[in-house]
Amino acid sequence: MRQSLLTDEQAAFLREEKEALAEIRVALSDIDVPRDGLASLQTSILQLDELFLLVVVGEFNAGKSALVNALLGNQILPEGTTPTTSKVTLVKWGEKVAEQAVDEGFGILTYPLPLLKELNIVDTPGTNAVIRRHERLTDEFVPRSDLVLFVTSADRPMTESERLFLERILAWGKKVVFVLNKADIFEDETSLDEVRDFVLKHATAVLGDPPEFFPVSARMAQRAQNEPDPEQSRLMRASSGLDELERYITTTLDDATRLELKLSNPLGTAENLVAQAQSTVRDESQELHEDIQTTASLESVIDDYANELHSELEPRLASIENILQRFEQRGLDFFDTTLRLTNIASLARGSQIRAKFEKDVLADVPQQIDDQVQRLIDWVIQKDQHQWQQVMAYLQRRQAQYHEHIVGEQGGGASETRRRELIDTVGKTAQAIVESYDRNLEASELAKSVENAVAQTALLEAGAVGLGALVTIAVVSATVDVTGLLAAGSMAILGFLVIPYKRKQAKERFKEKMITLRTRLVGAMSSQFRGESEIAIARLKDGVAPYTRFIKAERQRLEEAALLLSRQEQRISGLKARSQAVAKSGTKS
Ligand SMILES: Nc1nc2c(ncn2[C@@H]2O[C@H](COP(=O)(O)OP(=O)(O)OP(=O)(O)O)[C@@H](O)[C@H]2O)c(=O)[nH]1
Ligand SMILES: [Mg+2]
Repeated sequence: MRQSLLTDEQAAFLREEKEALAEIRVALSDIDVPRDGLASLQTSILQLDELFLLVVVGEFNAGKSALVNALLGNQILPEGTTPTTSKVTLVKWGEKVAEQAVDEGFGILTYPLPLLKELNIVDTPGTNAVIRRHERLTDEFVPRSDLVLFVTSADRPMTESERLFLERILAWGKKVVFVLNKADIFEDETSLDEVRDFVLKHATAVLGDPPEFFPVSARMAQRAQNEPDPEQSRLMRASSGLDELERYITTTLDDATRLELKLSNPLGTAENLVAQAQSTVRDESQELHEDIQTTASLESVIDDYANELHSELEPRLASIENILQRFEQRGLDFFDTTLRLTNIASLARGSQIRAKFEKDVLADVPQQIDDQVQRLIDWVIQKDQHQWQQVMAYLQRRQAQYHEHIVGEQGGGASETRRRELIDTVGKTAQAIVESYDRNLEASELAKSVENAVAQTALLEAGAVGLGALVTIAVVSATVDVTGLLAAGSMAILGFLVIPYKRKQAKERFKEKMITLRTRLVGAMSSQFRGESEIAIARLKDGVAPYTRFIKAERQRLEEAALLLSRQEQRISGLKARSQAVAKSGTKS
């Protein structure tokens, strides 16, 4: 037989299809598709390696193996007068000649013949042996064969076991072709006609319709092959009858519809698998939708929190600055009115001045500052607690949805289980934080850290109690110092020179102190509160991160899978359309 049953175009398409399907399979195995689906895709891809299957049956010694050798033009199978072939033997393409005994009734023989890439042939033991055992033949190979060559021998046509076997394979509705081998033994046409009539009569009795009938001589065909004289070889070949049989086999196998079916079958399997995977991805995406919304809500809770903290901190710090500004103004007024010659009596007693300063100017500034800082702290703490409550609420809502879902339908994939677990653990973390939230503790810790930060600016001595007190005492002691004033001498000097000078000096020092105080205090508080709120935001983010990160990854995974699947879908449908055209593109014979 010729080297290929396919046209060059068909053979090229077959190669391309095999490659494409292998790639599609690899692509699909990267995403979450059912294992058995992949396995059946693999099986159908392998079927492309054995595009056509020919099964040769008949009584022992009928010349089945000889016929296969003649068809393949090579001495591949052993022949012999005694029962020779003891196993059902699949002859297929392989780089090397090799025989593999699969079990005692079945073997695989590989041979590097190009034709075998498209056509696999099953050689069998005699029907007498086959009927008794070799179920593999009738259950596996006959059902998926394209053609059954029924070989009967001219010297023993249509044995009883051949007839029985024919009845047996009838159920499969396979195309059976009758080959009368050893036609070389006939002396004349009449004896051939007699045998032909005999075989066809019996075959028709079983099959209903008379089958195709080819008298051949496998021996003659083999001899023709080895004959060095070309003319002699041509004559022998012509009389072997093998050309007619081959032509019939070729046209039957090469039939456009059959070829199209063969080519499109694995594409259909792949298409199915892709469709299945697509629907899984769609379901999963749907399921993920709620989680995407939940994570979006969680993220906006955190973003809003961050924005609020930042936007509200400034005005709250400004109110502390206001207190200090009013304090400063009062201080300056105080120096103007107190450091005067008319007030010389009080000035003489420095402690009186100081007491008056504390009463009129300082007044409740320490308390005001403390209150304001406390309010700021409370606000931050309350905000934090509130955010955690919101986070917990969102997670609990999602949990509840899952719960409803579980009541409705059972199960869910690995990713769903993981999601549920994450919602659970993250939800528990949030809940634990909300439940154990001790506002007083948090507030006093925050207050302490703010106080420390302010103390660290070296503005104040550590150890004093209360932030407001710390702040003001430093200013007061540094500025309201009038001792030694009276030592300056005469009233005139005091009135005209010393007192105004002292007043000016006191005011300047006070102002200076106040500027330092304001900038350092507010600066320290601002950076401290910012730092604290960043920690709080980070804590929230970290708390929900395992869940949000997973959902993001899931979303990406599903989007990528959907993209990959739609690409494969397009590729497959392109191949399918071409497989039809290619199959119809004409036979080679
Ligand atoms: N005269 C003649 N003898 C043939 C022809 N073909 C095969 N033989 C001989 O018939 C005998 C059996 O051939 P095989 O090919 O082994 O027959 P088989 O059907 O495979 O037999 P089993 O494997 O035993 O079932 C061998 O001796 C072959 O040489 C033929 O066309 N003409
Ligand atoms: Mg044999």
